[in-house]
Amino acid sequence: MIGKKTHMSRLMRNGHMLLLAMDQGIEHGPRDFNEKNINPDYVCEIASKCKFTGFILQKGVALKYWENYAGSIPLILKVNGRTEINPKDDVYSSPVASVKDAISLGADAIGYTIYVGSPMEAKMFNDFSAIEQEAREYGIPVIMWAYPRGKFVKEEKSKEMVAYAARTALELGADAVKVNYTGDPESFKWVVKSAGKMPVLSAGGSKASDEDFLKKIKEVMSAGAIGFAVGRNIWQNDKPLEMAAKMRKLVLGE
Ligand code: FBP
Repeated sequence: MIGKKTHMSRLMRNGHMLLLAMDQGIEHGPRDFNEKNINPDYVCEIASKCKFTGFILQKGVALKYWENYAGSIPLILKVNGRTEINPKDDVYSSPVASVKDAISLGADAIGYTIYVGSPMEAKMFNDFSAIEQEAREYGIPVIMWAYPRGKFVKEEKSKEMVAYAARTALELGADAVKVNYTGDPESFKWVVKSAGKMPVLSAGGSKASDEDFLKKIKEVMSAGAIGFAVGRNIWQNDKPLEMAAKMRKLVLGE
């Protein structure tokens, strides 16, 4: 069966989307954290107060921590993942949770990484399409993290590669795509165009100065993106809720 409309509107306000991500614990490991934000409660507390339109977690953290914050912000369950310890040339992200896990945790959407161009691409496409088909049967949107990566990819953030990744997400049936910023609004416009009707989110990237990060937000939005899925630039910031408010203004216009 195909064709059930998914419900992206739950993750949007004023036509835009602003998601807080905390799946870096598996993707990068504790190197991303300090004494404060290593505690998942610290980031969950920020999520519950930042007035973003969604919060991204892996299953384990959601199971152990989310109960106390449920209802404060829509949850997006990331259902695949990897560590960065394995070699990057044949990079693969394994399914680690199911659509049913997402439903039983009360999630409003699913997040899934594809490494476009990896030697493991065929397997990842296969894994993804099984999840995407099941999610569609339940009307749950799937947001794809589409990252060009692996031994055949020379420049992960080039205009051509990021646009190819965004287009791949459209072709595979993602409801929205999250990509890395290409570094300038002109090239990012091409990424947004390549994605057609499918909304494009930018990743936040590694922690930048407030000034540089605000500039990046303005550029991304001027290129026609629907918003951001951001992690480190919020919960590594000394004043996370102040930065969240600045982001809300620029992305959601509120
Ligand atoms: P950041 O805003 O912290 O960059 O988070 C975005 C994100 O996509 C996370 O969801 C994910 O854990 C991480 O970046 C993946 O980063 P990498 O590109 O290093 O694999």
